[in-house]
Amino acid sequence: FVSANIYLHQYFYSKRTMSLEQAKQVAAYRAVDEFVQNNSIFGVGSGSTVVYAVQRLAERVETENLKVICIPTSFQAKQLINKHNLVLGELDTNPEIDVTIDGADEVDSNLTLIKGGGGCLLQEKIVASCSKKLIVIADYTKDSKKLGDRYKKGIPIEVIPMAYVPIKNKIISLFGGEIKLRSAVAKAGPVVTDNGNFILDWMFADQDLDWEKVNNAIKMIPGVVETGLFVKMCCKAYFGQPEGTVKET
Ligand code: ABF
Repeated sequence: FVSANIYLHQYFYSKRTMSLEQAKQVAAYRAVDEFVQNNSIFGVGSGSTVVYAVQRLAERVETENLKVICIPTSFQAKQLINKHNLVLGELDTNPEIDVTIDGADEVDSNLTLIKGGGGCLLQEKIVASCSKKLIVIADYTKDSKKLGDRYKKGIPIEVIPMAYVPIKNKIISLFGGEIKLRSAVAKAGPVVTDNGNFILDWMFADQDLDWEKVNNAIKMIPGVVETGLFVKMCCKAYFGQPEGTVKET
């Protein structure tokens, strides 16, 4: 009986994992097929869903002989671009990006995003801000009505290390909630970003805040480098569904 239970658990676990991966892949493929064109500058997001987007781009570059310059949003993105022998560019020489395709931790019904669960929010926001279009690709678990409905780890905020305590206190006094300094493992040291900063994860208590005002207020606190709130930046999101279809928002 016990081994039958373990077998069933493993069966359903692997089915769920497979459908999540399939959902990421269909969303990524759809976005690359619809938005990446020949002779364009492409912003490469970060995270596990973007891996499928770069895979699809590499296939298209190969089969259609596309000329695309890729601008990375993280060390991970740069490695992916190099791994697939794509053309790596930088903002110094390509400050205007045609389209960026990136993942997200949560997307609300207004296309406001929480990003930075993987710690790359600063470079992701810089690249997004230089892009004519920001397209989000995600699996169905990221599709929410309101921020906080599904993603329970809060809003990441990248900060200068010496200021993390005053920033934490200030955000709580302004908006409430709880804040944790991100660490890789409990009791280990803080996570350090690609830019040498710390990350605070803000578990907000109020889901009805005006996120644009919140973002602006937090950015005004000295020592805050960037927030993982992307307001009015994303123009379209593709959510892969468990059965392999794609929902567009
Ligand atoms: C990046 O990767 C982040 O902004 C976000 O935290 C994360 C999403 O990753 P995944 O695609 O693995 O869910 O896009």
